[in-house]
Amino acid sequence: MNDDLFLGFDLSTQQIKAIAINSKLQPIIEANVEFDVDTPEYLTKKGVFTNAERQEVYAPVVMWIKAFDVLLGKLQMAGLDFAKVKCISGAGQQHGSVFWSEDAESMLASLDSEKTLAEQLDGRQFSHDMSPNWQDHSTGKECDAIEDTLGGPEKIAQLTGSKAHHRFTGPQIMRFRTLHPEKYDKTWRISLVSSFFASILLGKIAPIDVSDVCGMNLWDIPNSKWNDEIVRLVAGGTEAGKVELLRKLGEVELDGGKDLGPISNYYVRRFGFSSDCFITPVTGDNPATILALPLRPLDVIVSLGTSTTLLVSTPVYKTSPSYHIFSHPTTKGLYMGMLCYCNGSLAREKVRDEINVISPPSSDSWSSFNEAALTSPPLGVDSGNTSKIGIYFPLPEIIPDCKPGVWRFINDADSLHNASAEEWDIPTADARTILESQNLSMRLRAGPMLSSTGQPRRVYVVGGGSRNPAICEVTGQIFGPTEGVFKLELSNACALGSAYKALWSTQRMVDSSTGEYETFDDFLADRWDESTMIAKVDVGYRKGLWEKYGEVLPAFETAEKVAVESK
Ligand code: XUL
Repeated sequence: MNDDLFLGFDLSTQQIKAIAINSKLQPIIEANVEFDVDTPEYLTKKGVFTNAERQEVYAPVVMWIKAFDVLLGKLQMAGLDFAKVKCISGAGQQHGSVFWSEDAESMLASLDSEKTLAEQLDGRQFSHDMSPNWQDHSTGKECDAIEDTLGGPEKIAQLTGSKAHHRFTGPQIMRFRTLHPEKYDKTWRISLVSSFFASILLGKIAPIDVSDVCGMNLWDIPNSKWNDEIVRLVAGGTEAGKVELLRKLGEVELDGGKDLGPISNYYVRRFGFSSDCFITPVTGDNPATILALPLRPLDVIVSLGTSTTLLVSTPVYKTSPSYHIFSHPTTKGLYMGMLCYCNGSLAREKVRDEINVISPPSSDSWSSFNEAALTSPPLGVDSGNTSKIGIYFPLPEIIPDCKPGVWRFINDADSLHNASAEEWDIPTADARTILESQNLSMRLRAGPMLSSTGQPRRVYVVGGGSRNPAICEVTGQIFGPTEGVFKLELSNACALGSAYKALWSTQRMVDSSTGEYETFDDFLADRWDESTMIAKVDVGYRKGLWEKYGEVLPAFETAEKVAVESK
């Protein structure tokens, strides 16, 4: 048993990665294939094709198949003993869809182990050769139709966990059907990127995953079933169309640890996998990220990269058009909340560069910025009730839906006015204000997803920004996590989370008193060595300060509205 291995894949936008772990969670072998570099014949840029005029972004499905051939070859070269792999899971970029043709099922079932996958899954299996990508913005008309017909953004969010979004699969299928009616008619089944990948492993079409299905705007999360009305609209408004689309979509597997069946014989014969090795649902990349650590309810992950993503695990199904709720990938009754911002590090770097012009940094490029941020008082005030509120969107923002710009306000008692030159020391005062602004925006939206107080237990920071102590400190002050802020070093979170899920799916025990499986988080917490995986970077809750930031949230919300409405 100690030799057993568990394999996690991540089929993301620019590459496909694999990580094999043993039952002690130790990584044994890792490999990756970068599409632009390792499969250059498909001519993608950053893994996709873009038609700027039509705001379309899409990727060739056969490229992923070729890349998977290359990845299996790399794992073999690296010495992976495929026979020891007990279970495989994975993660896929969210929202993308794959349109299978009528020939798909028979061809998947009869793969010839003398040939590569790409030699056989060469395009005939698909009614459309491209998969719409999450960066696609071409479905404005379809999103409007869904929201206008079915009760507005709040209502769609309440039903499906998110308002209608361009990248979500429902609006994308709707556009595909109207743009390519003949291809839509020839589509036998529709998979997400995640269930497509599970299908390639199984040699048959896999059900859609319980969490990834929530990125489609088609799934009624509270009732765990397809939403008939949205499916009907997407399918053209007729009952017959609805029935046909439901058939194309197929089943959703509600158990994230389910044994979906053994790996296809193709891999047994060609690579020496064991015929006992089984496949467990492949989920979305964001849901897989929360499986890379034992994330407890009330814990928050903040990923501080080019963009900012916040993920929470929560028992509360509370929806809003400004964020996303997904069913948890492993645990019934839990949800994953997600915020996706466009303006993250770029906005901070812009302020940093402006500060560096007037106060050249003494050590690293952030030293002047950090000094300005940490020596300024919270909300820019030493005493009294006024506060400084800034909004910094060098790029158009998703949350809130706002054009680019910078806004600086003074909040005095209940009124907000634009700051005058005397009231705001530009750019020095911006250092603290931008960190506060980004964190207040997240607290405003993540709070309702957490608890009645909106206070998290822990905040885990990942990504480039997590190495900056000033960012971690302000995050701790504003979120006030009771146990503090922790830095997590993970470059392979999605593939690792998938490998952990494969291990849990194999070894989870049934509790004899409840008849329920041991939860993923309990299982992982028992095996995860916190001392080597995370470092505490801030104390978190400071009495009085967290409350003070809470009081400014309504004014912050008003400031955002002014920014959104300004021409
Ligand atoms: C989430 C989203 C992206 C993709 C990236 O809604 O669109 O994070 O999942 O692969």
